[in-house]
Amino acid sequence: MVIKSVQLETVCGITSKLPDNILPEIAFAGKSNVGKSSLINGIMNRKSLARTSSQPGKTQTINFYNVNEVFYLVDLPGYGYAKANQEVKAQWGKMIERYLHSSKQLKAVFLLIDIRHDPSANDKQMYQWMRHYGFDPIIIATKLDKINRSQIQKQLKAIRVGLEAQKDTIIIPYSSLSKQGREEIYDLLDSILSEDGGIKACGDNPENM
Ligand SMILES: Nc1nc2c(ncn2[C@@H]2O[C@H](COP(=O)(O)OP(=O)(O)OP(=O)(O)O)[C@@H](O)[C@H]2O)c(=O)[nH]1
Ligand SMILES: [Mg+2]
Repeated sequence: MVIKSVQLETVCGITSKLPDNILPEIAFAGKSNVGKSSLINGIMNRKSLARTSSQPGKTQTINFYNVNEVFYLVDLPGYGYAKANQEVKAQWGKMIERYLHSSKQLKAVFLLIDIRHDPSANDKQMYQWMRHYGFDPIIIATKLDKINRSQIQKQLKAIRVGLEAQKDTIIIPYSSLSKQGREEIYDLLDSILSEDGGIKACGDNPENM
């Protein structure tokens, strides 16, 4: 994949109407601070177009990045941000679910898990929820540079077991510092975008709206 152009095209808040995009969308979900915005920058080959922070709760809107006028990378707010009050947390949760549920153009979802930690109850719930709605989430184990090489396989296994992930669920270790894992992610994006109607939500079923 060659990145020719990137542009932040749409920003949606809690009450915004979601865009009726024509181009395919690929979304990135995960706990606050896990590295979603950093991964999107890595894919776009930009240092800081997506804003990142060492403080969790940085991304508070759904941001659609138009890549090459061909597809969108969708940066979602993180879940489980401890400092947000219950009401705000619930609203973010609903916004994320509403998007994942109703987007007609969403072709694939990536779920990010910090490679250092076992998945949380929220991570498992998100993975199972995505599967329930017909997605086959691709797991990115982030912050690969923060563990020793000798720990990698053990941690990947802990993530698979903790999520109760299917045998064929793909898990890619990634570092936003070294960009290790990026080529595999590009290959996956190429294959997702080349299959028409690849992995799709059943969001157009009115019973699921
Ligand atoms: N060492 C290391 N740090 C990382 C990596 N990915 C992200 N970070 C750091 O982790 C922090 C959070 O990264 P973000 O990309 O803002 O995380 P996010 O998931 O978008 O967070 P929210 O927007 O709050 O949900 C920042 O300080 C990043 O620099 C990584 O692969 N390695
Ligand atoms: Mg973010």
